[in-house]
Amino acid sequence: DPAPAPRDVLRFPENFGWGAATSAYQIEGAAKEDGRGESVWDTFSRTPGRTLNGDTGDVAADHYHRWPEDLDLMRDLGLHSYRFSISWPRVQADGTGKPNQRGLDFYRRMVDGLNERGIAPMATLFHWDLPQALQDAGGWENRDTALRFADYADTVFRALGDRIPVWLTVNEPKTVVQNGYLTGHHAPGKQDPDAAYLVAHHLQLAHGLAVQAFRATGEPGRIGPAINLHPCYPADDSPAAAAATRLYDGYENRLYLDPILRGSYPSDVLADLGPDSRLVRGIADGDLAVISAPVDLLAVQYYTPIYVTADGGTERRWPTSVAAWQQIYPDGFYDILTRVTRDYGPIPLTVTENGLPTIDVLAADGTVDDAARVDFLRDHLSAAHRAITAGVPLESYHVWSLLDNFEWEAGYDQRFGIVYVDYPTQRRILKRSAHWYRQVIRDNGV
Ligand code: PNW
Repeated sequence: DPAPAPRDVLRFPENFGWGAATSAYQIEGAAKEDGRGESVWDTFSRTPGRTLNGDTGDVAADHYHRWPEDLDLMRDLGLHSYRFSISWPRVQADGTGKPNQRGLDFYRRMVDGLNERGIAPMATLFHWDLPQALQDAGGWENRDTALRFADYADTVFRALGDRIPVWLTVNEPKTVVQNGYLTGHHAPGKQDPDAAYLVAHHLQLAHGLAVQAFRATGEPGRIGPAINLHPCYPADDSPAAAAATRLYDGYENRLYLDPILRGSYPSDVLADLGPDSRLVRGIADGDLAVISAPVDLLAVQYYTPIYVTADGGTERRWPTSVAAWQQIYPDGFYDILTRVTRDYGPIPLTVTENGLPTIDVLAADGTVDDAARVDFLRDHLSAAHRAITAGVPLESYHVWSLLDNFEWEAGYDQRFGIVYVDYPTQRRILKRSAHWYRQVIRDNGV
């Protein structure tokens, strides 16, 4: 039995869920095994110059082979919930047609292993690894990809729906839009703003169609979207900065929240894009009814705030992590959680990502001292606790990430795990933050 928590612990509600998150391409490896097809991230990471050091997810944390050990580790940490993603090209190599049984079997075994250990599985259907064959047919610019996604989702629901209580549809549509189609830093590496916002629409359509497919199966679980939110603040007191911040917030947050939770696109963003934009022209009759199919919960991911200048640019206000895009600002977590509840009603919330990258060193004595991560998590969990006290119906929290993994274009240098992965040996070593998090779970608080 856990020791009684010290009196100064900020206690979370009874039954609060403590978890950790990963995604398929970032941890699994086994890129060519058991009939897995290729995804846009295989193509992108194997293209010279796209990722740091030319790193790929070919081996990653080798979770595909080491999952029993990884599940034991989760049990040892006391996790209540594990958020992972299902690789579409493992289930349908080309993104369509007859499912690949060996791919489904991998997830069935892993999910059964979680349930046997008393850890609730939370499955994301799409964490950016679009089958390359679908990209070749236009990818998310092609409306048909949303229909293919619904078919894939239906396959997965029928195979695993009886053993997964919580489903997430699309992970961070915004990141696909912005990194995949604006900056080009993520697969498929395009810089095409007009395409980007049509992609946003098709990702949301895919979400809605998957929700409908889920309801049609009659499975008892819950389903929702996973959206990363950026609280936006004006960089100064000018009216121009205030106006620029409102529009910026439209592009960062309301563009993804409003269609799903209100059944409409934010009018300021649509006006800004203009009537000839591919997004505005791409919205068919009935789409918003599909996209706003009722969800059971909203999964929120928070990493950083944004400060918007009068000319619509951005400015840095707080110290960054080793990732230049991340300013460390725990109050932003409070702001975005309370804002979502205030603006969109008391829908159950789960935090499915929040975390800090570090450049860790495995010391000679076999320990990894990631003190910065402990500080980051403590401060963010304190902010979440304040949000709960203010009435936010937050039911669980998942740290990003359980394991060090393939950090997309940043390769393997930036480590988000509470568990260190020694890549040459694939040995797992609990960082200081993992020991700390185990105690948080025992105390049900920070
Ligand atoms: C998320 N931003 O992406 C992803 O869901 C994870 O796969 C990823 O490893 C993790 O965060 C860390 O990067 C993000 O610009 C990408 O604020 C960009 C931002 C936030 C999250």
